[in-house]
Amino acid sequence: MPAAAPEISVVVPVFDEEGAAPDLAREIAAAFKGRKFEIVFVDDASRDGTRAALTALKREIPQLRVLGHRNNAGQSRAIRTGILGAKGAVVVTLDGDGQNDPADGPKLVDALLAGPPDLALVGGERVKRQDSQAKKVASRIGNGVRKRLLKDTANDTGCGLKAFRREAFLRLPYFDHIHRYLPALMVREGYRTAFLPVNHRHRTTGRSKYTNLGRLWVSLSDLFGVIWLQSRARNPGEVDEL
Ligand SMILES: Nc1nc2c(ncn2[C@@H]2O[C@H](COP(=O)(O)OP(=O)(O)O)[C@@H](O)[C@H]2O)c(=O)[nH]1
Ligand SMILES: [Mg+2]
Repeated sequence: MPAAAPEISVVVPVFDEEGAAPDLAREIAAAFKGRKFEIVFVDDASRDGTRAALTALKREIPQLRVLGHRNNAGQSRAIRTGILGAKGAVVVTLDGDGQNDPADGPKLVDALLAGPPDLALVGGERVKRQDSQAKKVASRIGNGVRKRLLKDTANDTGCGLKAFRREAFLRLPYFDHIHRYLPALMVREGYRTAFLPVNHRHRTTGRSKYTNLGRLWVSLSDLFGVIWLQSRARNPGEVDEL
């Protein structure tokens, strides 16, 4: 019997996450059991066994799909690739290292579906963040500056766990690292956003792909870019067909 068309697409970007990806895929399948879902892992040209491990898992998890970049193109591009290929109207993203808890995914989806039609995104906010002190401090400062300048009401846009409407995402511009600006860009497009507290876990395998200094540098240029995008937005309100 062919599987029912998925309503939810769980998109996971991975780069060198062979230690975490298989168990994460199993956890996602368990969390969304009973729903019409697919899991789309996007392997961003990993140099380890990530791709082979995930492909082998397709026999065990029928909802699992694996897309692969030929060249490394970064987390945001991998997320976009997954969303372009996704079949569900609702997309859930989460980090591929296991730090986000898949059990929070359905909660975000339910909040999104229970909201008004113009609610396009429900983002997770990590309550007890399990990272180094340096990363937590940098993140708090970065989030504070962004929230002040962009007025996007989001406390933690670096949280990889988000649920949103695929159609809304496809209306947004694309640039590298856009995944931290989704709330601001959704609002720019005329949508509403909401946030819920989510669990966060230690990274138990593999290595972080970002450094504080690297993130600071791109964040500054991205912030100016998003401020410019906001300044160039015009909204016609409801469109009437006459
Ligand atoms: N596809 C892709 N994913 C990446 C890349 N860099 C990081 N990621 C993924 O993005 C997520 C968050 O990255 P991570 O290194 O854990 O960042 P941290 O939690 O802030 O230290 C993980 O799922 C990574 O596998 C990349 O270049 N390409
Ligand atoms: Mg991480």
